[in-house]
Amino acid sequence: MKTTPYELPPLPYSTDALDGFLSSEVLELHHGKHHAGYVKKLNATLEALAEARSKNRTEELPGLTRKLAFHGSGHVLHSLYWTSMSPGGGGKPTGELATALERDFGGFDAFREQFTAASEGAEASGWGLLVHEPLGGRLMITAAESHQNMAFQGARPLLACDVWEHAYYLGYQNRRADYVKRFFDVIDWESVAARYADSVGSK
Ligand code: MN3
Repeated sequence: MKTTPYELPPLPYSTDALDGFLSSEVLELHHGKHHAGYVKKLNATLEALAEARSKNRTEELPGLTRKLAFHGSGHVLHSLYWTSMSPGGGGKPTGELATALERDFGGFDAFREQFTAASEGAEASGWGLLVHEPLGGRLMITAAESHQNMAFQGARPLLACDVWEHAYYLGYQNRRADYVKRFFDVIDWESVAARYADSVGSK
């Protein structure tokens, strides 16, 4: 029996749907080249691991294990990034997610301030993330460096802001702060709330 390869999920909207925030050129390159590249390399890494196992080439395992974390986390976070945004997004969350943001950050504005600072300040290439940590039953903000570093293990990402230069440079040049600020205009809070409810329900 063989597991099926990972696949590039389609964008949940057309490439010009976020015009004004990100151009179709940015979305086409980011989704069709960058994200697709992570999926391809994730599958290639899994194949290389299977090959190394079957031929007892144990010396290859540490390097491949690193690649697995990088490309796999890249795929997971990009999949989350696309569904973190919507052309009808923006505003503020309601319901249980709003209550949880109040409980764990002291309100939406305080959450936004910390999320913005974490995203703007992620070193080099990285991500700003809102995560649900099921062991303590709370929301936290983390900043991933690269894709896989600085993870709070076991915490489930609910909202992801890509701050690699390829995410914003064509539209914002070096103005990462402007891009992060405007990211809030397109956040799909319904989709974030659904992931939160799912994570709370499945702990
Ligand atoms: Mn990216």
